[in-house]
Amino acid sequence: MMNLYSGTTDPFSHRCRIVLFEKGMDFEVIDVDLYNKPEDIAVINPYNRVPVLVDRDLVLYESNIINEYIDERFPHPQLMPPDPIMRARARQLLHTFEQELFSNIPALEASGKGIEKVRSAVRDHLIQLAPIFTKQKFMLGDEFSMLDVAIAPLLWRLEHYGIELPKAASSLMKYAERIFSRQGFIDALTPSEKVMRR
Ligand SMILES: N[C@@H](CCC(=O)N[C@@H](CS)C(=O)NCC(=O)O)C(=O)O
Repeated sequence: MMNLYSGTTDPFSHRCRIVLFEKGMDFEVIDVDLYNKPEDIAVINPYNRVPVLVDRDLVLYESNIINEYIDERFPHPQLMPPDPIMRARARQLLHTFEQELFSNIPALEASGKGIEKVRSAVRDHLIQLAPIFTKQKFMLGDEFSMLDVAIAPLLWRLEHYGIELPKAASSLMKYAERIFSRQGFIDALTPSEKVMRR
């Protein structure tokens, strides 16, 4: 059985929990208190961070790498596109999300000096994505994919991070609600995440 070491409020761990629940497979989530991190995390991940996936002898860290492994081990429903060109594009977009959006997570969580600049950088990038959802249901088309998994934890935390989107981005918020209503997404939420949105 796979074991996922997961932070109860951590957006990166949230991504891996979504994939595990979407696949409906057998796994165990081990809650890690980031304010009192057990020493074994540093032993299994040289960067001393969560999430970490342990599958027998295999130990993986980095949420997107973990998620691609789970997707390949349990291909139903497949979350990465089957076609190599589309898959390469999906990986490129995953990288863009890390660079433009998720690199801001530490600053959003610390909420210190300069936070407004960070909030508006994230807001601007999300506004740019909004037109996609006037034409299609999900990021890559009409099927839920790894791209939706990757961005969902940020969309869930917008209010929590003090980011308000303008009316012009309402298609993006409708898209977010489409993800939030999925059973896999609901089941993946921890009690601390459930209370992040009203
Ligand atoms: N790029 C990594 C980021 C993981 C990460 O930054 N995890 C943070 C939680 S947000 C962590 O474990 N930090 C260690 C700590 O707070 O002590 C991923 O995608 O998995």
